[in-house]
Amino acid sequence: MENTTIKVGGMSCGGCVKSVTGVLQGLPGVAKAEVSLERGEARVEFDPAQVGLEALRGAITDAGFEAG
Ligand SMILES: [Cu+2]
Repeated sequence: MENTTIKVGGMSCGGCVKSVTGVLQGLPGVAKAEVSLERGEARVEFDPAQVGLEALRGAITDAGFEAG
């Protein structure tokens, strides 16, 4: 497993946090996703053999947020 922190822009409430958490956890290979509204970031634990950073960022942008 690998850990990464991705900046997430555009979140304004707990519903946004739930959305981002949900799309990340829905990706095969993601073991854990912790999203913080205060810090504007997502901490993701993932299996690099199954999912990459581009897919993680893509899931965030597809959900309507910005991924840094
Ligand atoms: Cu919201």
